[in-house]
Amino acid sequence: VIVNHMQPFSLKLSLHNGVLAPCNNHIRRRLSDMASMYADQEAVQELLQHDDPVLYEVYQYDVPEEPGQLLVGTSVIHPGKVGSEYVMTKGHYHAQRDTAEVYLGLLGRGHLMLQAPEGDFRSIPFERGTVGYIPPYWAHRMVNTGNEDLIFYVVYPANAGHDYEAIARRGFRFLLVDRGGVPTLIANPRYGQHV
Ligand code: M6P
Ligand code: ZN
Repeated sequence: VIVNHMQPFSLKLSLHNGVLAPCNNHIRRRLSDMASMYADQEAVQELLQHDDPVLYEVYQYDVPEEPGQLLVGTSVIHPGKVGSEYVMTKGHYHAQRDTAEVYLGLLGRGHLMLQAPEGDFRSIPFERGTVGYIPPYWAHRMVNTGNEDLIFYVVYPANAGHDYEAIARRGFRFLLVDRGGVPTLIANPRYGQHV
């Protein structure tokens, strides 16, 4: 008995610029969409006076958000810094906490930051060919530490959903900042302030 009438499909992923075609969900995240998430608020205000740059883009092919389905997409994080902090994604837990995700690095350099609800923290260097496994329950954020686009491919359960609230409020335990050209983890001064 056929219970699912969805048809097989294929997409074209450009290995040069990460564009997925066709794509029915193209997200552009600007600095103003996540201004409060960067540590250096003076640098944020300074940048916003001139421009509201697109920091990263997501190309996703949406399918029904039901158990058993998978979402595939690419993320393109543009290079740059806000103050000394590298450009990064907002970062999130999955609303459905017991769902995992896989990232595959295609271009550029970065770090995948992961954090468990109890505060356990990991940072995984990312480059072309790196496969990062994000287990269930871990919050995740990608940071572009290079000087070109960081492009990665992602697959995750379609019913996972995004929970941004905790990360928006406290951030991750560590920030990834440029110290003399070297990506360096430093304690996030805001992390301890809200419980
Ligand atoms: C990856 C996936 C997406 C996510 C995107 C941007 O492509 O994890 O689910 O939306 O990165 O990350 P965020 O939603 O945290 O801004
Ligand atoms: Zn996710």
